[in-house]
Amino acid sequence: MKTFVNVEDIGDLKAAVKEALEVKANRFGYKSLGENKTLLMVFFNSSLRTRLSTQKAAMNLGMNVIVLDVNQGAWKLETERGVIMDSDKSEHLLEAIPVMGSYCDVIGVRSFARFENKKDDYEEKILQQFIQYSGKPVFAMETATVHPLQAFADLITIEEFKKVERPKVVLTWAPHPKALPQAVPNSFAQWMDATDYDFVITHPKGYELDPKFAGNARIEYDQDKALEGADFVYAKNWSAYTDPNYGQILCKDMSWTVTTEKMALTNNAFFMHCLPVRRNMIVSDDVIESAQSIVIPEAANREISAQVVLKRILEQL
Ligand code: AN0
Ligand code: CP
Repeated sequence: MKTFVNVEDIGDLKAAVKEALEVKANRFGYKSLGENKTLLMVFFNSSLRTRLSTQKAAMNLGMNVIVLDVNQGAWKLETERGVIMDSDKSEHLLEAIPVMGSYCDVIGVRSFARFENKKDDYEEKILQQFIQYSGKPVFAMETATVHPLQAFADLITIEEFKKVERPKVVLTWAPHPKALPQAVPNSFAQWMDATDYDFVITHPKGYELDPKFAGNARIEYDQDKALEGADFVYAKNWSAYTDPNYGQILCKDMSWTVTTEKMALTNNAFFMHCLPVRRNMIVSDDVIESAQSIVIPEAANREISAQVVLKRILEQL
């Protein structure tokens, strides 16, 4: 594997989940694979899980790890070509990327949507430059439009917890005080669409995702109806994708918060969220603390999804 961005990059999903469960049962069984290989993780945005789980996965594989928080201690980076660099930005991404590539064997990039220009975000301008100019395999650690390490961990978690072959999985929008990217719901939808699950997305009108990611998902605007019979409830906030409201908050309706009453509509569903989560905005204290909440094993599986991705990259170096 040379890049890990979209679901197609991982190939057959059943094989990927099988490999994930093997890795999970034998985390240190591939320790020589990463010997004398260096992972560089570049963060343009904050992280808890991605940073820790990906570093742990790399260490399980025997890799060395360097982490760069671009906004803490590095030179401020210009990302536009052709700009007269007379502002506070001391270095251009076009030099920084190949320099970073020269110090490592694999690069992970976290660079969220900026909401300045929809085209730049959806063309993945920053990620594509890393792919083009670093000379190294690159994987997304949540970029402008995708978060595949999360979606892969979510898939592994559903496979571990499901009680029926073809569960009903409901992605529900929930309210949040700040505008958030579509990356998590985009990837979740893309990966769910690649399974044979019964997959439903529910959100207020105006929150339609890019059809490229929503795929064949059923859209149900009535959250209560969508939740009926659900085996998994996956909550997430996102801002509007469609024009002219790209990146905006259109709704803060607290009746969309996932509460005990909402969960009572489901088939005793498991509750999932990628975290970090705002309690009593997205989900009530009671639901996230309930026996049906699997947010912690879900987060723990981030180590496993990252390890499979790194393992596959290392196997082809
Ligand atoms: C980010 C988001 O919604 O994309 C990261 C989630 C993994 N969340 C926040 O910024 C709160
Ligand atoms: N879920 C997730 O990616 O969390 P972090 O933003 O803390 O990495």
